[in-house]
Amino acid sequence: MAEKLLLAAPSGGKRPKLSAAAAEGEPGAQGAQGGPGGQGEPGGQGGPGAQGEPGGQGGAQGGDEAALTVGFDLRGFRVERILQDSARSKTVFIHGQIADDGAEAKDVVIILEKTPFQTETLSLLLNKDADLRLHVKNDIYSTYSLYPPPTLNEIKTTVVYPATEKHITKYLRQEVYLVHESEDDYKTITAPYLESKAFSIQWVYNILEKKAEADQIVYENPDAQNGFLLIPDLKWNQKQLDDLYLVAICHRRGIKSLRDLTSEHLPLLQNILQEGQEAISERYKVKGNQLRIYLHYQPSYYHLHVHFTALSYDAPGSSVEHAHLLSSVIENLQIDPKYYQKHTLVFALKADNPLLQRFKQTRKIWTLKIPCSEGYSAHGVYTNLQNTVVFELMQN
Ligand code: M7G
Repeated sequence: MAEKLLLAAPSGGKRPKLSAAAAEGEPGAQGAQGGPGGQGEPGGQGGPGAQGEPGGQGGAQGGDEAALTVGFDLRGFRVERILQDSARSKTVFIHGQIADDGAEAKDVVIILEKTPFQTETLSLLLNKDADLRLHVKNDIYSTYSLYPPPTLNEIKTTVVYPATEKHITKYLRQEVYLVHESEDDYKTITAPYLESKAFSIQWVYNILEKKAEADQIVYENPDAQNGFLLIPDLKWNQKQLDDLYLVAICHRRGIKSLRDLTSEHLPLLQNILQEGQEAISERYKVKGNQLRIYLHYQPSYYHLHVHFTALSYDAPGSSVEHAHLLSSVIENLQIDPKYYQKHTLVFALKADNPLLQRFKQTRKIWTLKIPCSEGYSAHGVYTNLQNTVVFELMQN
């Protein structure tokens, strides 16, 4: 339940357009399990499976006023299919098409998500004028449908338009598989794949260069090497603290992910941890020990960033095969400066993720020294996906 109404919702309401919440890229929305790994939850996944997003995002959103004037026109929209939905998180991912005045129809992904209740508005929901319609009554128990006024019935809506095929598959519900990525796997499989296939990070540069969301910045340490910028995540509507979600984006370019981190980056990571907590405590009155602060591996976007979510919120992408606590990352790097280069990292990938296919195709073969009849040798074939070893007895 919300403790505090943080921002007033835009007050307009006559326009037939939606405010442009997500001009570009990964809408995140609920349950997004990003990275090449992502998994199941609503929100699907992105990561190296995806590529070639439409470029940057045009300009900053200048507060409520701008949010009301920058719109998204749903005329000509039609549903193609439901990519996934979740009764639990009350979210649906829709693949649709929009035909613009006779032009060729373009793909769009729209994510609809029911938002948490706000304590402040409960009295507007439950009062003598409430439209309560009875379902069942038995003794002291009864159930109803409550029809709230439209302003209390908000559905958070995220739009990716035009959406690429990869956006569509990102949100499509699929089987997920665990991948164990060794140091060698990263160099030979993942890194080359990312070079060509990662999602555009234009939206990140727009934020860092204050071309987008500049009015949203909660905190900035401007240092080019060890500084960062803290901003509400696209997944959070900022109206209640229950699902608080911010993201810290480092100024320094070229640090792709957890895999690139060495002890050289400790000052940056410590700044993010320390100053990020302080800024959130000051702005939202949420203390550091009530925050989950972590990095995704794999992420969807390969520019180093850190997630800050409310500890009590079951945030998408906070599962053990996806999230790495920043405090543990710092400690691991203090113990071993090359920890994240050397260690096997485990993550999940969706069935149709091309990176998963690459891992499947790359089989490791070695000769095992086991006793054989003279003139024979045994070879073992190891696939790091199925964790099986197949022996082959060969004549020399
Ligand atoms: P990630 O681990 O790379 O991807 O995190 P994933 O969590 O989606 O798998 C990127 C984070 O940035 C996610 O939490 C996104 O919701 C968030 N995000 C993505 N975009 C495109 C934007 C944006 O334009 N603005 C903001 N504020 N956050 C974004």
